[in-house]
Amino acid sequence: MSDRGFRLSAIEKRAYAEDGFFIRTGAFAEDEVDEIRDAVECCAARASQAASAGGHTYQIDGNVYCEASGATIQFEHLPGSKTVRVIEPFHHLDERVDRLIDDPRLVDPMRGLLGETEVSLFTDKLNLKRPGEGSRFRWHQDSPYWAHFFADVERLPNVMISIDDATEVNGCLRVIPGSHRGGMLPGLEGEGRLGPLFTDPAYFDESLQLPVTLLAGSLLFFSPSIVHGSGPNDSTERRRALIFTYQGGAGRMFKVDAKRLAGR
Ligand SMILES: O=C(O)CCC(=O)C(=O)O
Repeated sequence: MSDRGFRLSAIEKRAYAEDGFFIRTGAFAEDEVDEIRDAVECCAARASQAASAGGHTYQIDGNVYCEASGATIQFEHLPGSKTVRVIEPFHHLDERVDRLIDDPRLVDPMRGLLGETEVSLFTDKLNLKRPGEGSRFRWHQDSPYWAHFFADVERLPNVMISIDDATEVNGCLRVIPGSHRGGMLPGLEGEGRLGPLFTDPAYFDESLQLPVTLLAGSLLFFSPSIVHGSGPNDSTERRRALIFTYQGGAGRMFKVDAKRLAGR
């Protein structure tokens, strides 16, 4: 099927190939965004309860994680914080989020990017940045996280749904346009266990960074190899975003031993 059939414009296709990302503004209406906000807060509450009730808690480089309720729950980096920062995966925690995986506004462009009619979920993350507390995310590519698991990591496109206005003050995503074209770049040495997952700034030009400010309800499609990160939330507003990563065909999910076809 042609890209047109998948409703991916030539401009979007070129932007994804050359810059490593493109944006669709206003994909979700205000009432839909409200519903997603409600759904993700239910996921966060469920994850918090599950972590408090038990689960396997551990630390890596001082960051606290808990495996509970079928998810990896990462807490804010302040010592003793019980604030959830990231949940992966989280789609199984609320059926409204699970339904989003099939939404044609996500799935059709993914079919276009992957050039396949059949696509499935690879992984999904809920990124919560609470006012004043939400921490930064250092420069990284997604591909090194997945390379040990998936042979063709370039074929794992991401889509982020922004459910709050994402601004420079509340820690919007930042990207280095075109950085995906260099493939997987070296990570940091001597910076703990997580260091190799953060991209060494010697291998990209930090001055090219672009803040991806987004209105709530907008979508950002981005390559798994684009160098990206984000600053802390220094505002009084929340900055919440959902990220879904798709794969061609019917593959196993990253953290779940099951398949989740999309757009059935
Ligand atoms: O939401 C953020 O601030 C960063 C998210 C991110 O880079 C990721 O999940 O890979």
